[in-house]
Amino acid sequence: MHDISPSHPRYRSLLLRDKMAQAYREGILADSALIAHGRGEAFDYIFGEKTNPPAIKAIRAASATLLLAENPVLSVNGNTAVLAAEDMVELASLLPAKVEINLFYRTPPRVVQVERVLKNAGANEVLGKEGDDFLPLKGLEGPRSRAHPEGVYIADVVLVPLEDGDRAEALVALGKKVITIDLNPLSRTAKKSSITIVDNLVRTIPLIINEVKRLRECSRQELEEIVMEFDNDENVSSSLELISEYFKRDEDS
Ligand code: PTJ
Repeated sequence: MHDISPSHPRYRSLLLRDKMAQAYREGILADSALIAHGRGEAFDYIFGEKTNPPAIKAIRAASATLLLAENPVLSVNGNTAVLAAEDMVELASLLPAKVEINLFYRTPPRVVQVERVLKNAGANEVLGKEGDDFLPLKGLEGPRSRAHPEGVYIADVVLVPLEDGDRAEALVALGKKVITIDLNPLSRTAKKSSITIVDNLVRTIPLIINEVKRLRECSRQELEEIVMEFDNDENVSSSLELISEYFKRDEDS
């Protein structure tokens, strides 16, 4: 670990960067995970490293959707496990929802490592492990197509932080509601998902937990109204506008 002073203006971001680098050295993350994280950092910087109004709207719709779900599943990859394992496990037990490992760069040792991180964070049951049954998801090839028969395969709602566009698209094509968290509103994932939260995963999951706690007092009808009022295309466009405002502000100053 590097010695980072808490007075550094980007202290939290630098701590996360260190955490990611350490997890890569331990073999939890693929090398590309660091590149993906860097891309996320760049967008987060533009968004002011804060949760903006479009993300708050999407978090509300996502929380209502998770509460309405019959078989919600939280899909976990390497980056998610390293950055938010404890929060994901807390959300899973609150709903309740299943937790399933799905790796883009799947190798047996990495699956074991991600499982270990989730278990250390308090997860009772983890699906998608090495040796677990799986069924291939239509429209996908390779390890990303793996779906546990009692998890993603039968899920009606899947939360997939930092997903790749193909998988998000295939899950939607299979009739599932896909909630994604992606700091890049230009990504195919952001455009193809049912609900896109353009925010940093580390801020989003605790906010979903709070919102779920608040909304669970609501009736099904009230939750359905929240979901119906939400328009993902419009909301992703609002995040894109925030980016152009950022550059306009910079030009004017
Ligand atoms: O652990 P694996 O093998 O499943 O691999 C996971 C990664 C993330 C490496 C893999 O899925 C990948 O290469 O993803 P992409 O296609 O680079 O997409 C990652 C997206 O997540 C990018 O659009 C980033 O902007 C975004 N992102 C990165 N960090 C964060 C983030 N979004 C929200 N919160 C973050 N902390």
